[in-house]
Amino acid sequence: MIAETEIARVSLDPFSRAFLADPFKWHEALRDAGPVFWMEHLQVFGVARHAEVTEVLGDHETYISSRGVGLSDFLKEAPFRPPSLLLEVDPPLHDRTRLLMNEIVALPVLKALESIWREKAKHLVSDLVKRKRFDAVTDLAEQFPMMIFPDAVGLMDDGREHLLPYAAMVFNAFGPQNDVYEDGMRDAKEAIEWVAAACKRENLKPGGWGEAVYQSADRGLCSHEEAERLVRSFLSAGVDTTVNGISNLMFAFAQFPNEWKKLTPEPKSTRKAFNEGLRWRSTVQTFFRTTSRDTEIAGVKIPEGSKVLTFLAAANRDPRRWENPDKFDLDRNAAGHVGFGHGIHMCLGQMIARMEADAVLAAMAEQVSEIRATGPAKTKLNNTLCTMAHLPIEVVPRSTTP
Ligand code: OVV
Repeated sequence: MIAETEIARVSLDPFSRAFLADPFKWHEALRDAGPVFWMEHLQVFGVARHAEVTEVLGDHETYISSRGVGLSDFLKEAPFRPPSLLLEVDPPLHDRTRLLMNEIVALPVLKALESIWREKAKHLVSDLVKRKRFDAVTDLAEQFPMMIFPDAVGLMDDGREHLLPYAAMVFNAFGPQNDVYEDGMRDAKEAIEWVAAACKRENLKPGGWGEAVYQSADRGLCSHEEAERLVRSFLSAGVDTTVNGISNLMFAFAQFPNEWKKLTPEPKSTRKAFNEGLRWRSTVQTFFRTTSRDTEIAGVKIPEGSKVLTFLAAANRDPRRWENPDKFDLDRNAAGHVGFGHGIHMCLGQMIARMEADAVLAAMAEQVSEIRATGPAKTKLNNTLCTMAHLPIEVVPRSTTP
């Protein structure tokens, strides 16, 4: 017995290769199945409409994170790495770590870096614009965050190439141990060791966010062991997400080239574009919660200890919430999208991500009048992230002399 009220049953496997290769193709069936549905393949509940996704994420007491935000229930299975002290915890521990980390990446801290990041984006983009044709993933999206983020954290120089494979593995691990996970895990052994070393105080450069976490420990806000694991969160959540946030945004413009004409280098315009990009093609596709008690969604009983899969990307295209949701539209107000999540766990690094996207978009808007795809985009499979391998594009440089 699952529930007393009739519940829709869905046989789709949302972690199959077919689903991950084009998740958006399947979302409508999930949303239309019902406000909540039973996923037979995984034996979990699912929600894919905006109203229920925000309901679940907004109620962190019923839908907890400390039993893992992946398929695996930490009460029954040991996690593959010690749990994140931000992502995989509940209040009150969560609130203490979150507050401490919020201060480290507070707006004034970020603002002090903004002009450097913008300058770097300008140079990167100007080199690409000279070439006219380039790969928006490997030449732009994978380059920019790697130019600024590891320095901001104060990471050691050697071995930074491990960051992307490490993050891909972490995000794969929220799903089942399918072949997508196994593929990533095979190359990740070395990356795991490197990350462990990179988080140690003696390996962090002075002046970075990593050292700042240890200074919080010195002030008694957390232990030094906790500091080490909090630094790990920067390395886990800070690179692959922004790389693909930029890839997906460029993919959106390649699909809707007319929207490029609306874009200006003004912060108001670039911010709007990034928000709409995250709504239209959400980088983080899904997260799980676990019920801490018997509850109900839309009249359907959900027993304690159930895993509930929230389809963030599907909620962001829910026609019950958005008009013409499949259109990437810079005139739209995308506020209320759940691309950064919702509730107390809402993305801690979102201001960092926004500042990176603003820097790249402003540089592009200044220097490029048109963009178009020159070949098929290639996706990369990941159990949680909507990731791209290649996006060949051609740009028309803006004439500098009238
Ligand atoms: C949001 C997120 C994703 C992956 C890892 C973490 C956070 C972490 O805190 O380690």
